[in-house]
Amino acid sequence: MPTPSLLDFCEQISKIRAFEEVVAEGYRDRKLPGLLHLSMGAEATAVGVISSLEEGDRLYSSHRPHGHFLAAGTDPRSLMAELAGMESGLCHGRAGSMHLMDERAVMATGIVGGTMPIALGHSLVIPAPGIVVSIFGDGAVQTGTFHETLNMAALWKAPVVFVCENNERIEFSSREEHTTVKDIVEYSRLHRMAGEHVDGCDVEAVAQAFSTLARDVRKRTGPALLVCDISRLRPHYEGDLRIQDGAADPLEICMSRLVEQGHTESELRSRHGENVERARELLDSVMKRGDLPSPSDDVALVLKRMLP
Ligand SMILES: Cc1ncc(C[n+]2csc(CCOP(=O)(O)OP(=O)(O)O)c2C)c(N)n1
Ligand SMILES: [Mg+2]
Repeated sequence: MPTPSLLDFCEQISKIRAFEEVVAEGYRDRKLPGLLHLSMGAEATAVGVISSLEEGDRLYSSHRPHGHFLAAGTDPRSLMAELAGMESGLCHGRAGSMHLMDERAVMATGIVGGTMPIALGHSLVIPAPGIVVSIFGDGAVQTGTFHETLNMAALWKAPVVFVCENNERIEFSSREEHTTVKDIVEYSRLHRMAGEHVDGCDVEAVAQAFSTLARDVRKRTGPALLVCDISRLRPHYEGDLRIQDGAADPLEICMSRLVEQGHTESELRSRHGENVERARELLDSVMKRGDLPSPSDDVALVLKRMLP
């Protein structure tokens, strides 16, 4: 597949950002229930990785999955309806934000590191040259699941690319409060697998690094680990107030590179504004459809919608 242009990358990042900006508004306005971990700051990693996937490849996600699913082609309307707890949602309103399932992005989970061994199992049956991508946060690296999965994947030369979204944050604490290991790539060296570190806010660098690793993984030479340094531009979960200041913003980085290439800032910002408007229309239309909320919806919101 041809590599998308920087403008295409920027558009994809903008659409994910716009979707989540509206999700944040919807949560604040009590339209969307549940526990939401937004992926703002990680979009370039999702887009860079997923743009390098091929038809038969599959992806396993984490508790911060919206960007992964949207980049993998999940219909934004069915995702929005899912977040609203609607019967018309991607998983009939039963999954909410954290337990999404679809075809290409196979599943997400609220259990940190929980999809890693499942991704490994899937990779053992995926037809060549297909690969499986397992995306997780730096908090998962301190779980037993991470170590067991990397061990078996290396031993079995499984076609998995492990992608760590390293925001140096595990809920409310920093990485150094959890571990003495500074460089996560060191784990790939231990298991004699390929490993790379990349600026996860730079979509072109992510796409380049991922596709280089994936090329060999497709040839069944063994798994690989890509560590992407990303930002967390929202609190750990919506509703919390602690926001990291001064973090790098992949959308801004992408836009300023495009400006250097001759695009105007106003053109890029108005394109983003249109994406926000489209996402708002999506949320409004999902709310207006008047679908029955699913039984697993937030109880207070169910009652609010059902009672006069
Ligand atoms: C096995 C497990 N332990 C603890 C938690 C509680 N928990 C939810 S998110 C989170 C932090 C995860 O950090 P990281 O993997 O770095 O992802 P990030 O939130 O930074 O994207 C924790 C500890 C959990 N969901 N699952
Ligand atoms: Mg983290």
